Amino acid sequence: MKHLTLNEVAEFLRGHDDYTILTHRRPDGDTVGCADALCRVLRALGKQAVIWDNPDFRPSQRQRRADLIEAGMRATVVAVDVAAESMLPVNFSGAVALCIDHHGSNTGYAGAGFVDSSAAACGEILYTLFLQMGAAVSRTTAEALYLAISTDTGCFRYANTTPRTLRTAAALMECGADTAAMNHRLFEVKTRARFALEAYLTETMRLYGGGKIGICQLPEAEKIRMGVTEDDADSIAGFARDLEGVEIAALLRDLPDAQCKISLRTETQRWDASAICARLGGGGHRGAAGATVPGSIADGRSALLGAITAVTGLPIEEDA
Ligand SMILES: [Mn+2]
Repeated sequence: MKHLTLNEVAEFLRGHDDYTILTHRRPDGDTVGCADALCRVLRALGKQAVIWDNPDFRPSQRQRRADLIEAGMRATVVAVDVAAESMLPVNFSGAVALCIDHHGSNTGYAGAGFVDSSAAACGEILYTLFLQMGAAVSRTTAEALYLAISTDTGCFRYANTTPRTLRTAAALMECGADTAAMNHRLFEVKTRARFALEAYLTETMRLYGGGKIGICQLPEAEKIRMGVTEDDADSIAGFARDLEGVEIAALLRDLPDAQCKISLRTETQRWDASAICARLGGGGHRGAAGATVPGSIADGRSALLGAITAVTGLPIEEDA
């Protein structure tokens, strides 16, 4: 991949036309918001641009962008927030001309690219790019970028948030983004099924090691009973960490082939989730890791507690 400066990216976008914009698999707010904003800015510059019809789009992601999403490939393919070829939409094959990304792990799959791993979100890069291009940022585009930046930073709470992130958000507010309404919709409003799910997890959570370890379970039968979709269960793995004192949080789920899926989230200052999951044949990052073990949820709980005490030395008696 040829590494471009942001100015060269601006030149590239001005010099080409007929764009297909790619998002990543299991699309999040950053990739969707970036595709949305880039598509609108290119169109405002008189270019033809569409967002590739990623089969992983959720109904809400699709409905809001009905005028932008199109099946079928155009001449110039640009990927936003896509770190690797393996993350390209499942129904896509072909060459990617340009990639704009903030993952330090970017594999360089595109012909040319701009990767800035100091950016909290790909949307942060796009805002600077639009300024360099002299493109007007409409309220709709500003809200697409705000979606990108606020979701990748957990509404500016995560450690990846920098002064630049906040300045970018301030600029988007000045472009007309209704941030209070978006924050409510994105970070506060929950579906009824999500409320039911959280109530169930709260009721059935078990604590160990003097309250440092919190383990939740979500049997598939309960998930079906509550009408919980994968959308409703988004980011639920770390639910137990919301409880004061919990430093190691887990969610156990049963898989159809008599296996138990373990998702682990840890207080990274002290505990390494990937080391714990490695003992169970899994892996991940220091703060978030996973593993799949044979047996029921109860079997998964025993295996996990064994791995936790082996790695951390914490006692694993269940709290009264
Ligand atoms: Mn991102």
